[in-house]
Amino acid sequence: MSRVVIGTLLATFVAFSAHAMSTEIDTDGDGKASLAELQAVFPELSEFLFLEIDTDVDGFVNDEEMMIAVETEMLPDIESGI
Ligand SMILES: [Ca+2]
Ligand SMILES: [Ca+2]
Repeated sequence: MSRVVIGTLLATFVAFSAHAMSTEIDTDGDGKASLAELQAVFPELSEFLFLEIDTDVDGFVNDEEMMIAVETEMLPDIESGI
């Protein structure tokens, strides 16, 4: 996927969803989701999928990575039904 497409996707999502990382997921409040935090919400999430979502490979899923993961249906949008 090109940088332009990713930028467009991000702009769309920022407009849609101004909130920061869900406190449902980010239980320690550091603004990003670890594998353990994600697995607490999505028990079937594999480490392999986590690595797919963590595109900058810093070991955590940030807001942008989370939005992309939801958009690409790697993760369900847990907030849409609340
Ligand atoms: Ca966290
Ligand atoms: Ca990351």
